[in-house]
Amino acid sequence: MRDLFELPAKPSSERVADGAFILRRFALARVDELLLQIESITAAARFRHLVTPGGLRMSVAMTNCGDLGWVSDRRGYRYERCDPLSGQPWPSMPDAFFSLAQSAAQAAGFTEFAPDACLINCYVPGTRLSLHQDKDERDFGAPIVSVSLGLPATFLFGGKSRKDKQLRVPLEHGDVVVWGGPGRLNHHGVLPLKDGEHPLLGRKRQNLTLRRAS
Ligand code: MD3
Ligand code: FE
Repeated sequence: MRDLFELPAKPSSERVADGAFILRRFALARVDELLLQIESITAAARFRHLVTPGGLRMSVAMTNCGDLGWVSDRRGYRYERCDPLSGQPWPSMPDAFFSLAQSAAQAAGFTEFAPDACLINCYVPGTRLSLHQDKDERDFGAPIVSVSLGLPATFLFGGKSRKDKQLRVPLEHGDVVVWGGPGRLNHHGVLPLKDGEHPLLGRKRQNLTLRRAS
């Protein structure tokens, strides 16, 4: 058995499932900067409720920054260079987002992660994200890095099949998760957000999802 003295001194990550690594509070020291950047991004590209190809309004409000932004409408799911609301390119990805994602990926064993897309999700009490797969990206070899801010949420981590049993993972303010390798195409979702009041964000949760889309 591995004992305390043999643990590596460098930052290490907790493996929660196939290809999922939680870095508890990894973003905490940089949260103020992340929140300032989210404000500046959403001033230019506001949060909006997208419509699914089936015509349902998503309960999560979304926006993007980076070279590519994830969008959904009656025509389907895809990445776009410009915000459909403004016709302008998405706000650029702040260095703070890029470097946080890169160092988190590194800590989980993924070298050379260069995200070009950051989806920003906003949850209020009751908001949920139903079970889905992330498969609109070109290269499934790249991991996905997610940063949780504000109210805590319960994340559902399922399997290859939609019917596979899901592991429930509590995620809190400052937690970073790196998803990659064998679990990259697993189904996942977020349970309805419980009501609460977060000292920095109030009655909401925001999540950054950093991906290599191209
Ligand atoms: C598990 N957002 O926007 S990414 C999404 O909390 C999304 O808002 C989550 O899922 C949220 O698509 C955080 C979590 C995530 C991303 C990719 C995965 C989990 C994953 C790929 C495979 C397995
Ligand atoms: Fe997802």
